[in-house]
Amino acid sequence: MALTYDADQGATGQLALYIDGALVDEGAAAAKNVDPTVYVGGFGGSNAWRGNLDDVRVYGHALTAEQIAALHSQGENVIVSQETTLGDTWQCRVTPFSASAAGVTEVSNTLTIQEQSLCGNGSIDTGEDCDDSGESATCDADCTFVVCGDGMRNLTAGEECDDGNTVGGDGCSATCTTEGVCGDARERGAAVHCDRGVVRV
Ligand SMILES: [Ca+2]
Ligand SMILES: [Ca+2]
Ligand SMILES: [Ca+2]
Repeated sequence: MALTYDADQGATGQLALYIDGALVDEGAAAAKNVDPTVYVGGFGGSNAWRGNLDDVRVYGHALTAEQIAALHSQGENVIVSQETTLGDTWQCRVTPFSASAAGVTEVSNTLTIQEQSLCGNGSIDTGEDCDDSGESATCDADCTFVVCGDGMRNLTAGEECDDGNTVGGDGCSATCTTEGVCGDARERGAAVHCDRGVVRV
């Protein structure tokens, strides 16, 4: 069971009640009580809860319906996308506690929420030179224009190779065609000719 109060929803705020991860009731409610006292399992010594309570949690923000459903069906180690905002930096900090002392806090690496790549959707989005839903004669699969020497081979555009430079004599020519290597019985290039490993200049 989960109960949320989101003060930013509607004119007064919104209460929502969930059972087994599903919304069962909701309604507008004004936040009137600023008393920080929290009662669990009863109210001022009366209205006692008849049953067992386990894994009681209080959050400092209203969870989304998606997060509550994920808590119910997938456990506590899933953060749904609705809980995140573009540019957020998330980090896990864990501090072990005993009845009398706190241990050392362990800190994970950070995770920054980034926009999903729109490269490949067929329309030119921010940061894209082009987008032809994949490799084409004028556009690479990474949504940049075809350039010989950019390290991305585009077979459709006629690049036999692309070794990230426009220097010849290293196996891939300045125009991104495959070069023979001395000793491989292929002869290419104007200045150096090879034949069975014997170089003639
Ligand atoms: Ca795109
Ligand atoms: Ca290229
Ligand atoms: Ca080269």
